[in-house]
Amino acid sequence: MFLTCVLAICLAAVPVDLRGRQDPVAAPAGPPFDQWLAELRAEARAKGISEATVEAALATVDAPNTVVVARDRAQPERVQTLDGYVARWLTARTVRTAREFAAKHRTLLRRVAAAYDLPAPMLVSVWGLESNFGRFTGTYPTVAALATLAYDPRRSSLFRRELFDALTILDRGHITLDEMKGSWAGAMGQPQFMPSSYLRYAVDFDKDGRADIWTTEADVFASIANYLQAVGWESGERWGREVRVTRAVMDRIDRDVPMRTAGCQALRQMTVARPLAEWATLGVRLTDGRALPKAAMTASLVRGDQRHFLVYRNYLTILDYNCSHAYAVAVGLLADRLGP
Ligand SMILES: [Ca+2]
Repeated sequence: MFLTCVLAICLAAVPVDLRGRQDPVAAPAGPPFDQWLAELRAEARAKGISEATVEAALATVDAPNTVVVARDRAQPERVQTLDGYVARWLTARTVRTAREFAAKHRTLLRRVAAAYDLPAPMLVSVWGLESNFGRFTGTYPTVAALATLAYDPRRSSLFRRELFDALTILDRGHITLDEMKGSWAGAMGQPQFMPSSYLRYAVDFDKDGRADIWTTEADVFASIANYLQAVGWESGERWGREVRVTRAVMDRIDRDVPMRTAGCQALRQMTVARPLAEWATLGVRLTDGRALPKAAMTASLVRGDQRHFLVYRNYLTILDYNCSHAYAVAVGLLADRLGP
């Protein structure tokens, strides 16, 4: 399980805006935990979350979770290169496992894919990266993990919002307190949604009254699909493809094509979008040496150490889900291996 975590979860579990660099200067100490918790309780009630939910949920939290704090501090050490991450994830075994899970849920995946107008292999691939096809969703109690990170002054306002969202989910009865578990950083269930993403995108596809992203596959697949569609997935378009870029061509690209300057870190580590024809003129080719397709699309270049990718606008929806090139390329390549 730990190895799985290294390959699939640790990178994927935390949206990149939550993956702050470790601040070398210790932040000033806040109020004692008990006092902080009392203020949090009052604010939760003021936000309209029921007293019963607030009391039950926060009764499980009597001190910051030291394991969560240690994991948070260790984050920056585990950054892997794009090529290394993809090579470790996209093995024959992963592809075989993905095919088995796709076959097992074929009918349901077809229904969800049709309802949201995006390819079933993309759903399977995101599901695989996020929770190893639902088999590793994390064992940390979400409320306690988020309370710990909200108490920690480094990114307290962000995690405080997520904590209130988690309490709202409990208050609406989608999941019990005991079942609300996920990663140490608060990403929940098989799609590894943060509570704010849950409130925005989780779907009750089987219509039993609960959007259950922990154990109901219909809700899991539909929630992933709803997320990607909501952030702009264009049906009928690819995510991108691997391309061949020689050293001379890369020099030309460095000179002529600027990098993006806005957005999360991965977005700033890719070029602006240019027409495919322009990439062809610069000398970019398919990996087998053939010319790029002549389509009226724009693409951006994502560079690995050895492997490079031209990516289309659908790639940005995968980055929105999890802003990491290693993640997004691994999702795209696995989906390709699963077929159209
Ligand atoms: Ca449901």
